[in-house]
Amino acid sequence: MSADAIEIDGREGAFEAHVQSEQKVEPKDWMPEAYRRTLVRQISQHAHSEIIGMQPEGNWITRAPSLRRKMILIAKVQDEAGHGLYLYSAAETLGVSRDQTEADLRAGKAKYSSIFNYPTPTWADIGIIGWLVDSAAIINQVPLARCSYGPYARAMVRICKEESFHQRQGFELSMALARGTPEQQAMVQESVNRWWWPVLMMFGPNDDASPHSAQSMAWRIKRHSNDDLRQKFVDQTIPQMEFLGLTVPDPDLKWNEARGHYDFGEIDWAEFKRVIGGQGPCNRQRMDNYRKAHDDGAWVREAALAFAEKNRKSDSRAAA
Ligand code: FAQ
Repeated sequence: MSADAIEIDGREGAFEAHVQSEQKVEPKDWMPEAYRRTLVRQISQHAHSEIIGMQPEGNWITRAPSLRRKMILIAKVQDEAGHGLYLYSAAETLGVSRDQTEADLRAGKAKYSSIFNYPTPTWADIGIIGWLVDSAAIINQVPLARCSYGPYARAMVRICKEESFHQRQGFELSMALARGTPEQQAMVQESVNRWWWPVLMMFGPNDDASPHSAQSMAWRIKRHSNDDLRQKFVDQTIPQMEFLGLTVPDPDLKWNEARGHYDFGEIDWAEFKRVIGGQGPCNRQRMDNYRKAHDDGAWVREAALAFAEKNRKSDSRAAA
Protein backbone atom coordinates (compact mmCIF):
# COMPACT_ATOMS: atom_id res chain seq x y z
CA MET A 1 0.00 0.00 0.00
CA SER A 2 1.36 3.46 -0.91
CA ALA A 3 2.00 6.07 1.73
CA ASP A 4 -0.85 8.16 0.24
CA ALA A 5 -3.33 5.27 0.55
CA ILE A 6 -2.34 4.68 4.18
CA GLU A 7 -2.80 8.40 4.83
CA ILE A 8 -6.27 8.36 3.21
CA ASP A 9 -7.24 5.23 5.18
CA GLY A 10 -6.10 6.95 8.34
CA ARG A 11 -8.23 9.96 7.58
CA GLU A 12 -11.26 7.81 6.73
CA GLY A 13 -10.92 6.01 10.06
CA ALA A 14 -10.56 9.26 11.98
CA PHE A 15 -13.56 10.70 10.15
CA GLU A 16 -15.71 7.64 10.94
CA ALA A 17 -14.71 7.77 14.61
CA HIS A 18 -15.45 11.50 14.75
CA VAL A 19 -18.93 11.02 13.30
CA GLN A 20 -19.71 7.95 15.43
CA SER A 21 -18.85 9.90 18.57
CA GLU A 22 -21.53 12.44 17.64
CA GLN A 23 -19.13 15.26 16.88
CA LYS A 24 -19.90 17.72 14.11
CA VAL A 25 -18.04 17.83 10.83
CA GLU A 26 -17.20 21.43 9.92
CA PRO A 27 -16.45 22.89 6.45
CA LYS A 28 -12.66 22.92 6.82
CA ASP A 29 -12.47 19.35 8.18
CA TRP A 30 -11.38 16.55 5.89
CA MET A 31 -14.33 14.48 4.70
CA PRO A 32 -14.78 11.62 2.22
CA GLU A 33 -15.77 12.88 -1.22
CA ALA A 34 -18.92 10.69 -1.19
CA TYR A 35 -20.02 12.28 2.13
CA ARG A 36 -19.56 15.75 0.61
CA ARG A 37 -21.49 14.78 -2.55
CA THR A 38 -24.36 13.28 -0.52
CA LEU A 39 -24.70 16.47 1.48
CA VAL A 40 -24.55 18.69 -1.59
CA ARG A 41 -27.28 16.56 -3.19
CA GLN A 42 -29.58 16.59 -0.16
CA ILE A 43 -29.01 20.20 0.92
CA SER A 44 -29.38 21.68 -2.56
CA GLN A 45 -32.48 19.57 -3.21
CA HIS A 46 -33.86 20.80 0.09
CA ALA A 47 -33.05 24.44 -0.83
CA HIS A 48 -34.75 24.06 -4.22
CA SER A 49 -37.82 22.60 -2.47
CA GLU A 50 -38.13 25.69 -0.30
CA ILE A 51 -37.81 28.01 -3.31
CA ILE A 52 -40.18 26.12 -5.63
CA GLY A 53 -42.40 25.55 -2.56
CA MET A 54 -43.19 29.29 -2.52
CA GLN A 55 -45.29 28.92 -5.67
CA PRO A 56 -48.30 26.83 -4.54
CA GLU A 57 -49.01 29.21 -1.65
CA GLY A 58 -47.85 32.38 -3.44
CA ASN A 59 -50.73 31.64 -5.80
CA TRP A 60 -53.16 32.71 -3.01
CA ILE A 61 -51.50 35.87 -1.64
CA THR A 62 -53.65 38.23 -3.72
CA ARG A 63 -56.81 36.27 -2.91
CA ALA A 64 -56.45 35.57 0.82
CA PRO A 65 -59.89 36.20 2.35
CA SER A 66 -58.85 38.77 5.00
CA LEU A 67 -56.02 41.17 5.79
CA ARG A 68 -54.97 38.91 8.70
CA ARG A 69 -54.76 35.82 6.49
CA LYS A 70 -52.88 37.79 3.82
CA MET A 71 -50.29 39.02 6.35
CA ILE A 72 -49.76 35.49 7.67
CA LEU A 73 -49.41 34.05 4.17
CA ILE A 74 -46.95 36.71 2.99
CA ALA A 75 -44.82 36.11 6.11
CA LYS A 76 -44.88 32.34 5.54
CA VAL A 77 -43.86 32.56 1.90
CA GLN A 78 -41.06 35.00 2.81
CA ASP A 79 -39.84 32.53 5.46
CA GLU A 80 -39.61 29.85 2.77
CA ALA A 81 -37.40 32.12 0.64
CA GLY A 82 -35.22 32.63 3.74
CA HIS A 83 -34.97 28.87 4.32
CA GLY A 84 -33.82 28.43 0.73
CA LEU A 85 -31.10 31.04 1.27
CA TYR A 86 -29.78 29.48 4.52
CA LEU A 87 -29.65 26.14 2.74
CA TYR A 88 -27.85 27.48 -0.36
CA SER A 89 -25.33 29.01 2.07
CA ALA A 90 -24.92 25.66 3.85
CA ALA A 91 -24.30 24.02 0.44
CA GLU A 92 -21.73 26.72 -0.41
CA THR A 93 -19.65 25.65 2.61
CA LEU A 94 -19.17 22.35 0.72
CA GLY A 95 -17.67 24.12 -2.28
CA VAL A 96 -20.65 24.51 -4.62
CA SER A 97 -21.73 28.03 -5.48
CA ARG A 98 -25.35 29.11 -5.30
CA ASP A 99 -25.10 30.16 -8.98
CA GLN A 100 -24.17 26.58 -9.87
CA THR A 101 -26.89 24.87 -7.83
CA GLU A 102 -29.52 27.27 -9.18
CA ALA A 103 -28.26 26.72 -12.74
CA ASP A 104 -28.64 22.95 -12.19
CA LEU A 105 -32.26 23.47 -11.15
CA ARG A 106 -32.99 25.66 -14.19
CA ALA A 107 -31.39 23.05 -16.43
CA GLY A 108 -33.67 20.36 -14.97
CA LYS A 109 -30.67 18.47 -13.50
CA ALA A 110 -31.68 18.89 -9.85
CA LYS A 111 -34.68 17.56 -7.95
CA TYR A 112 -37.03 19.31 -5.53
CA SER A 113 -39.74 17.77 -3.35
CA SER A 114 -42.52 16.00 -5.27
CA ILE A 115 -45.16 17.72 -3.11
CA PHE A 116 -44.76 21.10 -4.79
CA ASN A 117 -45.94 19.73 -8.13
CA TYR A 118 -49.56 19.57 -6.96
CA PRO A 119 -52.01 22.44 -7.58
CA THR A 120 -53.74 24.70 -5.03
CA PRO A 121 -57.17 25.34 -6.56
CA THR A 122 -58.98 26.15 -3.27
CA TRP A 123 -58.31 28.31 -0.22
CA ALA A 124 -58.46 25.18 1.96
CA ASP A 125 -55.26 24.02 0.23
CA ILE A 126 -53.41 26.81 2.04
CA GLY A 127 -54.53 25.42 5.41
CA ILE A 128 -53.68 21.88 4.34
CA ILE A 129 -50.18 22.80 3.12
CA GLY A 130 -49.46 24.50 6.45
CA TRP A 131 -50.92 21.70 8.52
CA LEU A 132 -49.94 18.54 6.61
CA VAL A 133 -46.98 19.55 4.40
CA ASP A 134 -45.28 21.53 7.16
CA SER A 135 -45.99 18.75 9.71
CA ALA A 136 -44.30 16.27 7.38
CA ALA A 137 -41.42 18.69 6.80
CA ILE A 138 -40.96 19.14 10.58
CA ILE A 139 -41.01 15.40 11.30
CA ASN A 140 -38.36 14.94 8.61
CA GLN A 141 -36.26 17.95 9.58
CA VAL A 142 -36.15 17.96 13.40
CA PRO A 143 -33.81 14.93 13.34
CA LEU A 144 -31.70 16.73 10.70
CA ALA A 145 -30.89 19.33 13.37
CA ARG A 146 -28.72 16.50 14.80
CA CYS A 147 -27.12 15.80 11.41
CA SER A 148 -23.36 15.26 11.50
CA TYR A 149 -22.63 18.22 9.20
CA GLY A 150 -22.53 21.35 11.38
CA PRO A 151 -23.76 24.05 8.96
CA TYR A 152 -26.76 21.95 7.85
CA ALA A 153 -27.64 20.98 11.44
CA ARG A 154 -27.52 24.62 12.60
CA ALA A 155 -29.59 25.88 9.66
CA MET A 156 -32.16 23.24 10.55
CA VAL A 157 -32.64 24.52 14.11
CA ARG A 158 -33.88 27.88 12.92
CA ILE A 159 -35.83 26.47 9.98
CA CYS A 160 -37.72 24.06 12.24
CA LYS A 161 -38.72 26.85 14.62
CA GLU A 162 -40.23 28.76 11.71
CA GLU A 163 -41.85 25.63 10.25
CA SER A 164 -43.56 25.01 13.55
CA PHE A 165 -45.25 28.43 13.34
CA HIS A 166 -46.25 27.54 9.76
CA GLN A 167 -47.75 24.28 10.94
CA ARG A 168 -49.81 25.97 13.63
CA GLN A 169 -51.23 28.59 11.28
CA GLY A 170 -52.16 25.79 8.86
CA PHE A 171 -53.91 23.81 11.57
CA GLU A 172 -55.72 26.93 12.78
CA LEU A 173 -56.90 27.76 9.24
CA SER A 174 -58.02 24.16 8.65
CA MET A 175 -59.84 24.18 12.01
CA ALA A 176 -61.68 27.41 11.08
CA LEU A 177 -62.92 25.72 7.89
CA ALA A 178 -63.70 22.39 9.60
CA ARG A 179 -65.87 24.26 12.13
CA GLY A 180 -67.37 26.56 9.48
CA THR A 181 -70.31 26.27 7.10
CA PRO A 182 -71.13 22.94 5.40
CA GLU A 183 -69.49 24.35 2.23
CA GLN A 184 -66.29 25.16 4.14
CA GLN A 185 -66.29 21.71 5.76
CA ALA A 186 -66.68 20.09 2.34
CA MET A 187 -63.87 22.26 0.93
CA VAL A 188 -61.37 21.26 3.62
CA GLN A 189 -62.30 17.56 3.36
CA GLU A 190 -61.86 17.68 -0.43
CA SER A 191 -58.45 19.24 0.07
CA VAL A 192 -57.39 16.51 2.55
CA ASN A 193 -58.53 13.93 -0.02
CA ARG A 194 -56.19 15.40 -2.67
CA TRP A 195 -53.15 16.02 -0.44
CA TRP A 196 -53.06 12.96 1.83
CA TRP A 197 -51.21 10.54 -0.45
CA PRO A 198 -48.80 13.13 -1.95
CA VAL A 199 -47.84 14.17 1.62
CA LEU A 200 -47.01 10.55 2.51
CA MET A 201 -44.75 10.49 -0.58
CA MET A 202 -42.70 13.41 0.80
CA PHE A 203 -40.80 10.95 3.03
CA GLY A 204 -39.35 9.21 -0.02
CA PRO A 205 -39.40 5.58 -1.19
CA ASN A 206 -39.90 2.65 1.19
CA ASP A 207 -36.73 1.72 3.07
CA ASP A 208 -36.01 -1.31 0.91
CA ALA A 209 -36.19 0.89 -2.23
CA SER A 210 -34.23 3.87 -0.86
CA PRO A 211 -30.71 3.77 -2.35
CA HIS A 212 -29.22 6.45 -0.11
CA SER A 213 -30.72 5.77 3.33
CA ALA A 214 -28.32 3.15 4.70
CA GLN A 215 -25.16 5.14 3.96
CA SER A 216 -26.74 8.47 5.03
CA MET A 217 -27.77 6.90 8.34
CA ALA A 218 -24.31 5.39 8.84
CA TRP A 219 -22.83 8.88 8.36
CA ARG A 220 -25.46 10.30 10.75
CA ILE A 221 -26.82 12.65 8.11
CA LYS A 222 -30.26 11.01 8.26
CA ARG A 223 -31.17 9.84 11.77
CA HIS A 224 -34.30 7.81 10.94
CA SER A 225 -35.44 5.83 7.93
CA ASN A 226 -38.04 7.10 5.44
CA ASP A 227 -40.62 4.53 6.62
CA ASP A 228 -40.10 5.29 10.33
CA LEU A 229 -40.67 9.00 9.73
CA ARG A 230 -43.73 8.34 7.55
CA GLN A 231 -45.20 6.13 10.30
CA LYS A 232 -44.57 8.87 12.86
CA PHE A 233 -46.42 11.36 10.66
CA VAL A 234 -49.44 9.06 10.29
CA ASP A 235 -49.55 8.28 14.02
CA GLN A 236 -49.38 11.96 14.91
CA THR A 237 -51.81 13.24 12.28
CA ILE A 238 -54.74 10.82 12.46
CA PRO A 239 -55.83 11.97 15.96
CA GLN A 240 -55.68 15.58 14.69
CA MET A 241 -57.91 14.58 11.73
CA GLU A 242 -60.37 12.97 14.12
CA PHE A 243 -60.37 16.06 16.34
CA LEU A 244 -61.36 18.16 13.29
CA GLY A 245 -64.02 15.63 12.17
CA LEU A 246 -62.09 14.88 8.96
CA THR A 247 -61.14 11.57 7.34
CA VAL A 248 -58.27 10.40 5.14
CA PRO A 249 -58.89 8.64 1.81
CA ASP A 250 -57.41 5.30 2.89
CA PRO A 251 -59.75 2.30 3.40
CA ASP A 252 -56.83 0.32 4.90
CA LEU A 253 -56.13 2.79 7.68
CA LYS A 254 -56.69 1.26 11.13
CA TRP A 255 -55.15 1.30 14.58
CA ASN A 256 -53.00 -1.78 15.20
CA GLU A 257 -53.02 -2.42 18.94
CA ALA A 258 -50.25 -5.03 18.78
CA ARG A 259 -47.85 -2.72 16.91
CA GLY A 260 -48.95 0.43 18.74
CA HIS A 261 -49.18 2.21 15.37
CA TYR A 262 -51.67 2.86 12.60
CA ASP A 263 -51.56 0.48 9.65
CA PHE A 264 -52.09 2.25 6.34
CA GLY A 265 -52.45 1.40 2.66
CA GLU A 266 -49.85 1.13 -0.08
CA ILE A 267 -48.62 4.34 -1.70
CA ASP A 268 -49.02 4.63 -5.47
CA TRP A 269 -45.29 4.51 -6.27
CA ALA A 270 -45.97 4.78 -10.00
CA GLU A 271 -47.44 8.24 -9.34
CA PHE A 272 -44.42 9.16 -7.18
CA LYS A 273 -42.04 8.14 -9.98
CA ARG A 274 -44.04 10.13 -12.54
CA VAL A 275 -43.95 13.25 -10.38
CA ILE A 276 -40.23 13.13 -9.57
CA GLY A 277 -39.62 12.28 -13.24
CA GLY A 278 -41.15 15.61 -14.29
CA GLN A 279 -44.66 14.40 -15.24
CA GLY A 280 -46.66 15.60 -12.22
CA PRO A 281 -49.66 17.92 -12.53
CA CYS A 282 -47.65 21.17 -12.15
CA ASN A 283 -43.96 20.31 -12.83
CA ARG A 284 -43.92 22.23 -16.11
CA GLN A 285 -45.65 25.30 -14.68
CA ARG A 286 -43.36 25.41 -11.62
CA MET A 287 -40.21 25.28 -13.73
CA ASP A 288 -41.51 27.79 -16.30
CA ASN A 289 -42.30 30.25 -13.49
CA TYR A 290 -38.90 29.66 -11.90
CA ARG A 291 -36.99 30.26 -15.16
CA LYS A 292 -39.09 33.34 -15.96
CA ALA A 293 -38.40 34.85 -12.51
CA HIS A 294 -34.68 34.28 -13.12
CA ASP A 295 -34.82 35.99 -16.55
CA ASP A 296 -36.97 38.86 -15.25
CA GLY A 297 -34.45 39.41 -12.43
CA ALA A 298 -31.46 39.82 -14.79
CA TRP A 299 -31.49 43.61 -14.42
CA VAL A 300 -31.34 43.34 -10.62
CA ARG A 301 -28.25 41.10 -10.78
CA GLU A 302 -26.61 43.43 -13.32
CA ALA A 303 -27.36 46.51 -11.19
CA ALA A 304 -26.04 44.81 -8.03
CA LEU A 305 -22.82 43.79 -9.81
CA ALA A 306 -22.33 47.30 -11.25
CA PHE A 307 -22.87 48.78 -7.78
CA ALA A 308 -20.39 46.35 -6.19
CA GLU A 309 -17.83 47.13 -8.91
CA LYS A 310 -18.25 50.89 -8.37
CA ASN A 311 -17.72 50.44 -4.61
CA ARG A 312 -14.68 48.22 -5.20
CA LYS A 313 -13.09 50.91 -7.43
CA SER A 314 -13.77 53.70 -4.97
CA ASP A 315 -12.42 51.57 -2.06
CA SER A 316 -9.20 50.84 -3.96
CA ARG A 317 -8.80 54.56 -4.86
CA ALA A 318 -9.24 55.45 -1.18
CA ALA A 319 -6.67 52.82 -0.15
CA ALA A 320 -4.10 54.09 -2.74
N1 FAQ B 1 -39.53 14.27 -3.85
O1 FAQ B 1 -32.68 7.16 -1.27
P1 FAQ B 1 -33.72 8.18 -1.05
C1 FAQ B 1 -40.66 21.60 2.91
C2 FAQ B 1 -35.52 11.16 -4.36
S1 FAQ B 1 -39.15 21.11 2.42
C3 FAQ B 1 -38.56 14.29 -4.79
O2 FAQ B 1 -34.72 7.90 0.03
P2 FAQ B 1 -32.62 10.41 0.43
C4 FAQ B 1 -40.80 22.95 3.56
C5 FAQ B 1 -34.17 11.34 -3.66
O3 FAQ B 1 -33.75 12.68 -3.76
C6 FAQ B 1 -39.42 19.52 1.65
N2 FAQ B 1 -37.54 13.42 -4.79
O4 FAQ B 1 -33.05 9.61 -0.89
C7 FAQ B 1 -41.93 23.66 2.99
C8 FAQ B 1 -33.31 10.39 -4.44
O5 FAQ B 1 -33.02 10.95 -5.73
P3 FAQ B 1 -31.49 11.24 -6.24
C9 FAQ B 1 -38.13 18.96 1.25
C10 FAQ B 1 -37.49 12.51 -3.78
O6 FAQ B 1 -32.03 11.69 0.00
C11 FAQ B 1 -43.20 23.44 3.43
C12 FAQ B 1 -34.27 9.24 -4.71
O7 FAQ B 1 -35.58 9.78 -4.63
N3 FAQ B 1 -37.44 18.43 2.40
O8 FAQ B 1 -41.54 20.86 2.71
C13 FAQ B 1 -38.46 12.46 -2.78
O9 FAQ B 1 -31.84 9.54 1.32
C14 FAQ B 1 -44.28 24.13 2.87
C15 FAQ B 1 -34.08 8.10 -3.73
O10 FAQ B 1 -34.55 8.44 -2.41
C16 FAQ B 1 -36.20 17.97 2.30
O11 FAQ B 1 -35.59 18.02 1.25
C17 FAQ B 1 -39.52 13.39 -2.84
N4 FAQ B 1 -40.51 13.40 -1.93
O12 FAQ B 1 -34.02 10.69 1.17
C18 FAQ B 1 -41.70 24.58 1.97
C19 FAQ B 1 -35.60 17.44 3.59
N5 FAQ B 1 -38.15 11.45 -1.93
O13 FAQ B 1 -30.99 12.37 -5.39
C20 FAQ B 1 -42.77 25.27 1.38
C21 FAQ B 1 -34.21 16.94 3.41
C22 FAQ B 1 -37.02 10.88 -2.40
O14 FAQ B 1 -30.72 9.96 -6.04
C23 FAQ B 1 -44.08 25.04 1.84
N6 FAQ B 1 -34.16 15.75 2.58
N7 FAQ B 1 -36.63 11.51 -3.52
O15 FAQ B 1 -31.64 11.64 -7.67
C24 FAQ B 1 -34.31 14.48 3.05
O16 FAQ B 1 -34.56 14.26 4.21
C25 FAQ B 1 -34.09 13.36 2.09
O17 FAQ B 1 -33.38 13.86 0.97
C26 FAQ B 1 -35.39 12.64 1.61
C27 FAQ B 1 -35.00 11.56 0.60
C28 FAQ B 1 -36.09 11.98 2.79
C29 FAQ B 1 -36.35 13.62 0.92
